[in-house]
Amino acid sequence: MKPASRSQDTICAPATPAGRGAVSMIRISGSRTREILTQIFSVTKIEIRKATYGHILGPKGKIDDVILVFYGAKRSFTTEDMAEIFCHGNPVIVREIIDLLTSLGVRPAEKGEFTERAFLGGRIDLTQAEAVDALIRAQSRSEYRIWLKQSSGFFREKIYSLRERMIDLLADIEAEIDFADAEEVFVRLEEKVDYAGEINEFVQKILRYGRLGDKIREGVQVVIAGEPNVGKSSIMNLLLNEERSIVTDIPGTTRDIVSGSIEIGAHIFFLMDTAGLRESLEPVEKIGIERTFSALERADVVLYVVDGSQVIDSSLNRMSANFHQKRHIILINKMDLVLEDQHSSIRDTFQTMFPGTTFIFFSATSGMGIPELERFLSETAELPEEDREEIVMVQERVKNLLLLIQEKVDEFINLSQNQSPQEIQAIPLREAIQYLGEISGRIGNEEILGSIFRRFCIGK
Ligand SMILES: Nc1nc2c(ncn2[C@@H]2O[C@H](COP(=O)(O)OP(=O)(O)O)[C@@H](O)[C@H]2O)c(=O)[nH]1
Ligand SMILES: [Mg+2]
Repeated sequence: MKPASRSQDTICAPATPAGRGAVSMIRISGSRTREILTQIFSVTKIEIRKATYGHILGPKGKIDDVILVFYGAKRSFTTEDMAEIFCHGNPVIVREIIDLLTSLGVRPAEKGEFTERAFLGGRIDLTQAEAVDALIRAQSRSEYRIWLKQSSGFFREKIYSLRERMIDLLADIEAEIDFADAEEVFVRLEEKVDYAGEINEFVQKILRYGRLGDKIREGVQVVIAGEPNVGKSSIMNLLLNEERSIVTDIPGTTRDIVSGSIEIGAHIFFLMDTAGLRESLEPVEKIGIERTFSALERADVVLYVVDGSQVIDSSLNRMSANFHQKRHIILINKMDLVLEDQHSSIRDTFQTMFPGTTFIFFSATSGMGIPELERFLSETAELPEEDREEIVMVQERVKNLLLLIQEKVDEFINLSQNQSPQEIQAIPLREAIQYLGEISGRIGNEEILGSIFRRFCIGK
């Protein structure tokens, strides 16, 4: 493929967010980097990959005391000469330095242009470039860890290995074109089909682990449910640490689903507060209750809230009937209203009614039970060892290409089972290899690649 033509300009951009702080950093990349530094930096002898203290000099004198690091093209991120200037974290200073650089003919970088150069220079492939961008945007520790792994090539390796297998298969078909012995062809046919099947399983596995990755990104869906007035909205607000849901002592206050995200441990949880479950004739509340049921269907985890200060009655069975297949925990709320000496009888009642179900004593008023609830939630989000190793983030763009690859491999399997001529069999395989090239960015048109990079951050 012919990558987008590489710009000759030397570029610069602030790599830290605009604003005040201890330090801001400005990046420069391009062939003129060294020459520019000799014009603006007080120290003439700059060592590669060593921090040098000095000052930036403008036409009117010193602009700021800075630390400067120069990276030679051989090992720099962009594969060009590069420098990073660490100045005081004031936007005025950053602007002064950028202005000075542009007055010397350095062009302000476009969004993602440093990463684009790293890609065009072959330092990283497109999946890594996308991972670098996503790493910055990640919302939780568990998410960023996966992107970090992918930015150093975890996903790229998978795509390479897929490509190798595909090329193997194609080479086989092409070599076979003048195979004559019918019986041997038959054996080889089975082998080929098996091999193609394995390739598709490999893709399937990536997609499956990608769905786990989606889950990490979206967060664990937690639905808070229970009868009216048991304290669901109070618990929601307590967990979110803000007054998101309306809390009143009037049963049936919450109608629409109110949601918000929290991070516990390394994971994101998407909380949904719902309308209390009861028989209602009031039309708005009825709709709210219907929404509760559909939220329960989508839930990964259900926090079922009951009022510990009230007599526990059989209506709880509604809960066990509706979502016992979901992971759930019973929060026995309002325990601040219950005398200590009644705790054990309440515990007994629950153990008898719901053997095996986890329940905790809770109070939205006092915060009782929060550590236990957090522990329960973190545990539900933990993945088994193997999943944790294999989990990947598959961007929409990549997912669509993987699905197309599967289709092409299936097409190949059909063609070879129908004993179509080898020349015909080879066509879908070539197309699949083409799609793999698009995933890693080996193949792609300039415009699409450009638009991917322009979504990145400035200075990245
Ligand atoms: N004492 C006490 N009152 C609570 C607790 N949780 C909620 N409440 C009160 O119970 C009433 C109903 O609470 P709300 O959160 O609106 O319940 P929801 O209908 O289940 O959403 C309100 O008056 C709350 O202040 C608790 O843990 N202890
Ligand atoms: Mg409510």
